[in-house]
Amino acid sequence: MNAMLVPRYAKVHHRAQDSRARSARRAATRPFMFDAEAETLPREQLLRLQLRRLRAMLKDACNNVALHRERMRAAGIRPEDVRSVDDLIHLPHTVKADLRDHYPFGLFARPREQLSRLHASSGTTGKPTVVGYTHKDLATWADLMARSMACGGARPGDVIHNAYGYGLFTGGLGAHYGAERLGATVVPMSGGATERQVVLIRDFAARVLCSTPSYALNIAEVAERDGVDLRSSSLAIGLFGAEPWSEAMRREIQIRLGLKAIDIYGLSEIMGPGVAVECEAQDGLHGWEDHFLFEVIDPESGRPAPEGHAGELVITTLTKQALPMIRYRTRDITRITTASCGCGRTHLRLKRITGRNDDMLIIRGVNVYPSQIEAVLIGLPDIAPHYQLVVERKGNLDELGVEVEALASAGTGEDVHRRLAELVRYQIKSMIGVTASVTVKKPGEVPRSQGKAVRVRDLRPK
Ligand code: DLL
Repeated sequence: MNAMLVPRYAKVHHRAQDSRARSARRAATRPFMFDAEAETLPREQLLRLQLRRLRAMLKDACNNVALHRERMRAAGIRPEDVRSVDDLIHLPHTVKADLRDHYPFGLFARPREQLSRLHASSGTTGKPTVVGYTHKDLATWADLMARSMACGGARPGDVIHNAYGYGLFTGGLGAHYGAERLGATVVPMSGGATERQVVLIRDFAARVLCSTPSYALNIAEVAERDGVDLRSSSLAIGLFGAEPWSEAMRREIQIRLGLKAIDIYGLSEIMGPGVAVECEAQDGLHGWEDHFLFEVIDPESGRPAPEGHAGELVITTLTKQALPMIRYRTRDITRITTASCGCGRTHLRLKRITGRNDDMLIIRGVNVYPSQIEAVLIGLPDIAPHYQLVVERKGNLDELGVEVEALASAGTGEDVHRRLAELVRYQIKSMIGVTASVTVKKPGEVPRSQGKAVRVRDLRPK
């Protein structure tokens, strides 16, 4: 053997051994992952996979959905022109109105006979938004929900108490099949019958609670009232989402339920829950980039926002068969970071979704999201974490009313309520800069949520 080669070979051999040892060490210290290979895929490989899937999806969408075909043609771009994931910015957007305009099945890329399930939004005004899934879509969704649940700290063998609403809303069934896929025991509670939920969480020794954050607080309140101490129960993890919630709300829930509250995000138009989720570090939600492309754009100009800047989240599906979505404008406001995460997952992170474009109130020129008001209220003594905002038009200006509730321990006298109203008004003015008229209600008078909380009553003329 050439003597010169010996040391070099030895070095290469050593390096290979080192790197094998390093990845073994990493794997040993890594948290449990449902699909470790996909979740830790090096970013260059992830990009290659995305490009392959994007081109296939575009081809399929153009072949099977007239709207996508026409929009792509109008934009002067063909699926085969897409040479890199960066070409995404040349593709047309899809918006919620497109789903309504093609109600019920007009955006489906598969004939109705090939769909295994439909879900729909309740649609407070006009037609509901209908979404559909093939058998394979449902399997992918269950996989991604299982992955999300494990990412948040759920484990095979856990009892998962599922208080997301079952039915047309994607929360209940999405979490249900994810939990089964993970290998957990799911308790299919749905929302409501809160006293019973409390008893079953305790008796079945649930380790994981799935619900909206506002309903989790409702469960905590009923448990406290009924003398059931859920803080020392088996509950360890909460997978909370489907509505915006603040960091202050997270702290409140964690203390009152004695669990780690994990933020989980999703939307029916893209899949349902499980599009993105926090890992146990609770520092941003990993968006599953092997199945979706995430962008943040300036909602006014439509231009991409630089990494780390807040803007509207835009999502493209890569593997959906029944309802492929090209650059869907979610209206949700967030920021993206691709900085590496201590958990070892390579998928980008979304910062907490602070609210939706369309939830933003403009009160005398100041932009306000309900979650900002929530963050102020939850820090205040003698005020319960339940609230509603009432927006009215007086003359040409919008006025903000805030209805809050006093804690029973605060007392009920008129002077107590007057003092609390003044405190809330002052705090909102100094923290957010808007003047609100505050009404303090008696304990239990602000409606409790069983699913997505109604945070705003908009009384402005339509
Ligand atoms: O809410 C899916 C879901 C179910 C997500 C259960 C998480 C848990 P939709 O009913 O279509 O789907 O509503 C989607 O809810 O565009 C956001 O505005 C909001 N949303 C969902 N998750 C979060 C979250 C389900 N973690 C809409 N933080 C989205 C803030 C959220 N907003």
